[in-house]
Amino acid sequence: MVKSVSEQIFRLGRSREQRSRRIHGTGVVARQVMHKQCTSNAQAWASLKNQHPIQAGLIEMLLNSSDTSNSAGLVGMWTIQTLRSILGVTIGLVVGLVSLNAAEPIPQGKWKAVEIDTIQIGYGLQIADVNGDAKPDIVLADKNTVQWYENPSWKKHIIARDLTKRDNVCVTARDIDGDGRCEIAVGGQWNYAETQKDGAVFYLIPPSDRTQLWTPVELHHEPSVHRMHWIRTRDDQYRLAVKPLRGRGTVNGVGSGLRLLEYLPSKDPMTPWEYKVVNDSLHLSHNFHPVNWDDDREEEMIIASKEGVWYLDRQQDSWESRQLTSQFAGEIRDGRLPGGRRFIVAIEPMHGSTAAVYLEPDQQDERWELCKVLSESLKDGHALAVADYLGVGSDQIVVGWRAMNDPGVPGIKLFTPLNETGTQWRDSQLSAEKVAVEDIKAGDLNGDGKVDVIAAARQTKNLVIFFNQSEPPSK
Ligand SMILES: [Ca+2]
Ligand SMILES: [Ca+2]
Ligand SMILES: [Ca+2]
Ligand SMILES: [Ca+2]
Repeated sequence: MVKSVSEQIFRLGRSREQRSRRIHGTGVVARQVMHKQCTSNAQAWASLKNQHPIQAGLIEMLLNSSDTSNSAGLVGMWTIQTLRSILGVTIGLVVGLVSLNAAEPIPQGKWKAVEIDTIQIGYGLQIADVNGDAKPDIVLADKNTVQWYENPSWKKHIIARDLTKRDNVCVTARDIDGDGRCEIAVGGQWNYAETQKDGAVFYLIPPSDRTQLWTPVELHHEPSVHRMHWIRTRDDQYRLAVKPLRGRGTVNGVGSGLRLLEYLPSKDPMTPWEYKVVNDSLHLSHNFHPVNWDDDREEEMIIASKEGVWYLDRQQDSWESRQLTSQFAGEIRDGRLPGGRRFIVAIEPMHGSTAAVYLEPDQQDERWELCKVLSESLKDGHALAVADYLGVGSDQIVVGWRAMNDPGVPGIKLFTPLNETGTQWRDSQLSAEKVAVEDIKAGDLNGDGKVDVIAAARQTKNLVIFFNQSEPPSK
């Protein structure tokens, strides 16, 4: 039976990816129907055929191959038991087909750790060219200072000091005017549980010598400012998106939603910056990330929160929001599996112990399906960085945990997907007790074409580059 079904499945699409997606979709639909506990079999089948014709066709084919030859027969068979068996068969087939078509072995990662500085906390990292020599530098918002480390000597240049009484907490650095040198903004006055008055946002105006102190311009802020990004618009302008952790006046995530704002840089940065609310419906958002998932230039955002992961997409005058997952998430990144299917990876909940991967659904308005729990034993999970570290044409996931609120051994691991459906992964350790990760970013720091990792650590008080020395796969 499996042979005849697989023959039919091979006719479904030209690429393995297409076929895998369609088979996988069948399992998704079967599960959805089961969860709804449909009372009328005929109605469930009709609705499935109407809304998911491809998947319905596949189910028909699978059942036909078990000697059930027509739709009338299918309606009679439409029981929970049948669906369970469909689910089992389809998932089994996906795994089987992919292993039949297994590509070359995926290489192991190899890394060389180089500590470039001793730091205080290491709240926020960015990789961007600060001095315009085309070599990416490292920008760090530490407890009381903002500094950059000049590639390749990694010499430290402090550009802001004691901006606020309390700690800095986040930084963003990106070339927003196209002159090859990054523009930098910083968030400060960090106060973990406070929701009425603290928090601060600064834009830093660079002097002609960018190794000297920059001039801070204080912008409007919400309380509990926590993460920020420069976000590209469709006409290659940039806006500063700033996300607080908590809603104004909230206690433990109860009360009004947090206000994610976008600031429009003023021509003269000293004059007040206009700002707008992107979203004010979520609570307890530790992190967010710019993405570009459609075919226009402008960037969208994915945001982790108590209400799960949400996708935010700019429309004419407002931002549309769409829920992707429902589990409380703290960190969020996106990437592509072998074969090209998009995934998101989240650390759950905030400062959580779980790293979980979800797959993009066939239908845009559906929730993303949990495909793999990578780990449930992170201690205080605090950072994710997704890139093609191994040079295989798809992405791998770096996960960092700091073991502070949940004491233990900190660490950094690389999770590598081994198949196109994201059901099989390999994990390998980059680092353990020596680096208690506060933040991580990924980028090719030494220009050898391999993506490196930079980690800033709080309890171990170090800033460490993991130079990527992995051998690319043999062709
Ligand atoms: Ca540089
Ligand atoms: Ca610039
Ligand atoms: Ca876009
Ligand atoms: Ca490199």
